[in-house]
Amino acid sequence: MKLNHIVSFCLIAILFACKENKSEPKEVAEAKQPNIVFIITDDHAYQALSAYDDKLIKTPYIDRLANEGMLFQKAFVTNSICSPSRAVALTGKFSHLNSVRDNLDVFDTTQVTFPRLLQKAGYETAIYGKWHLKSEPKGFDFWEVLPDQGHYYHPEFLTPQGEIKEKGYVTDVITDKAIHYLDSLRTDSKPFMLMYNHKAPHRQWWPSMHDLEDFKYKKIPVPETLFDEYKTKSKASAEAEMRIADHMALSADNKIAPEILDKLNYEEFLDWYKSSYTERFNRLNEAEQEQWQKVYGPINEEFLKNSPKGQALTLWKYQRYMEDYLGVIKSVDRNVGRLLEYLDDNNLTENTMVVYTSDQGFYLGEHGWFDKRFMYEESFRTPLLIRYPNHIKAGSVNTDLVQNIDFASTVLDVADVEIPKDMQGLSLTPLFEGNNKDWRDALYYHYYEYPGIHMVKRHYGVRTERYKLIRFYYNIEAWELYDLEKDPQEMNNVYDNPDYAEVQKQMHKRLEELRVQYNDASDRLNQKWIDSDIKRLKSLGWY
Ligand code: SGN
Ligand code: CA
Repeated sequence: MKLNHIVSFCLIAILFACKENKSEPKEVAEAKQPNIVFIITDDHAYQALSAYDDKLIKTPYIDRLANEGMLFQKAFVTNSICSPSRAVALTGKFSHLNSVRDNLDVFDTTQVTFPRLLQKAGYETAIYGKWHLKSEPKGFDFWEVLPDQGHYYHPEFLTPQGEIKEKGYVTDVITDKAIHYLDSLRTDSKPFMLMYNHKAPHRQWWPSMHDLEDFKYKKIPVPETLFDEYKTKSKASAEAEMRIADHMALSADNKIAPEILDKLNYEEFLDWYKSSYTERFNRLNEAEQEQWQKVYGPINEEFLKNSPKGQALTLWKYQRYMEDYLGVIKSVDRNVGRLLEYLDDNNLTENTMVVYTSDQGFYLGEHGWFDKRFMYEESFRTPLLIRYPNHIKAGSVNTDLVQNIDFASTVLDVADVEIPKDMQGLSLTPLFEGNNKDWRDALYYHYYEYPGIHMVKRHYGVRTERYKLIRFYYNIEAWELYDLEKDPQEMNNVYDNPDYAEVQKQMHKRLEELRVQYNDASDRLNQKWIDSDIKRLKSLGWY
């Protein structure tokens, strides 16, 4: 297969060679635009990706991209939550300029996006899997996306022809669709850009039938900060509703049947979680329900017998959380492996840039949390692995400060398409070659979804190589400063420590400069603007 591809490629190369420079056909051949596969998973913590850290799980297939390409050690997002991150990736603009500040905003599809520009430049574009931007995808020749968050089992998809329901496990189904596109829908004469976006490993972490048992009863190492009391932090941490101990659901998240919880008089943080568990369980077919019960039945019985409380319950919940979260990642890894193998088998590996990233990082018990949103490292950072044969040396590692704002410029640069002046990111291509001259020295961040689920307060900040300054605002006024070299776990807020007076001053200055540079104008922090924004969130039914 793909003989057509090779033939048309040669024809184009010959045509160009005749027209422009007969003596240099090789140069012309190299100028052919590469294919691009862009993989965005949902909530994949770098702590659970073995190219970064193998203490929790081995992900050999995703790791291939680092072994054969580049691993970015300091990749970050601009606003650690799903829809905003996706809008940033598509537009190359910060949330305040791209129409999506939180998960409730609707993406304005009249904007310039990198898929649109690629399409104009002769690429064929496609997206399969998670979209989560409310409006219909634009700029894609082919698309089938999950409605909203989508479901793990037998998922529905939105397509140009309307909604369809598929059989199977979501990560397998999305991969089947992506491979089907590559195999039988793609036009051989055009380069392609495929967005292959997973729902996994998003909450509520329902593993595939193949991986139900994998991590069960395996003792998972407990993070040192699981019982963090936020002693030096502002109230923003204590008031966030994302602690494993208090806000993780025994039913929906930990898969204890509601009737058992009722028997034990365990109360959920929100009663809704019980019906959510039942609704998801009922999506499984009979055979799956049976298989599920074989694994989760004994876990439920044991829970009924031991009914853990206090710290023991938190540790039990953490263990259960990790068993399912890691199980869900197993399937992502296997499926990414399938896609990479397809590229290998069809002679596509060489001329395709593959990017693997997540919409943000995630807490795996650090500071007692699950979820994301905060500017602390675990959720501010995100995995980023890029393989681009002949342009990136296999096994290279980059430690510069990069951000999802850079994705659009990078893809356009690689495709040799002009980067619009108002895109705010930088192309990563110089870093591919190890050239970090004049690279940025600081990152800007701004999170808005408050009031909202998990109640993480509005904040913005700056991170340099060594320090991080954060301001929480609206119904709180608090600054935090961290020395990441001395305190990588961010346990010690040194904002008021006189030893850091000069650092504090410098960081304030850098923060203001970035706000100007990225045009996050100060009127967005005035009370009138904030009040109307809060009104918008409340009118959409959130708190
Ligand atoms: C759901 C989850 C939340 C999560 C948001 C946003 N609850 O509401 O825990 O923060 O999605 O996630 S759930 O019990 O319904 O899964 S995001 O990745 O889309 O931003
Ligand atoms: Ca997410």
